[in-house]
Amino acid sequence: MRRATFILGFIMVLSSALAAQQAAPAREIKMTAKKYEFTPAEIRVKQGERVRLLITATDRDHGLEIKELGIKVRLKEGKETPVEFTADKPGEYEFKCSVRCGWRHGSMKGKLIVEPAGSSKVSVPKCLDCPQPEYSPEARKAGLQGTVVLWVDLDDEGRVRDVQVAKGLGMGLDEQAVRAVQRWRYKPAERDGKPVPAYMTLEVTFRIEQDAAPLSR
Ligand SMILES: [Cu+2]
Repeated sequence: MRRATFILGFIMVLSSALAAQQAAPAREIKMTAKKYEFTPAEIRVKQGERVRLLITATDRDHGLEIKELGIKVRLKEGKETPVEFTADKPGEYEFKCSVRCGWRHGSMKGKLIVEPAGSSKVSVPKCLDCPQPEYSPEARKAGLQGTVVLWVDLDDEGRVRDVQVAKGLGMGLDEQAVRAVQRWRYKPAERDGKPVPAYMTLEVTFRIEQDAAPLSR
């Protein structure tokens, strides 16, 4: 007698951090510029975070320059100027006034600190209710075995939003794997204790075992 079994393996959770970031709007930070200071003079952001500075020059025109990020804008007096960027590299960057505004213009500076994003890790989603896929009759008959690789998109409640076949086997096994996984429920991935959407690669291995126990002896 032949028995069909299957084995599951996670490869990894790919980019839940990214997905969560893309969904988030830019973080807004209000600033003012006047002779000869920026307020705040120190800004802290997370690596990869979309940032939108809203800067108002209060006493005359000033400028904002962050060389490493290729930013150089004029700040018109009394007008709020938006400066949007994503800081991809952690580190400390100096920003300074780029418009000559007086004898101490050269001292009008501040610091942008980009903290590494790696400090908060994303946990792997755990399967709560994951019934096995069934062998398709054709594949069973043909003795087809192997691994179907799936891309699985989970929402922040652990529900399967989408399943795509990354590497298929054919003979109906891909459809069987997708059909099964679509019904699965997960404990969602978490970042800093908060549930987040996750995107992961999943391996479903179909294997036919020769059952060792004979029915009659
Ligand atoms: Cu200046």
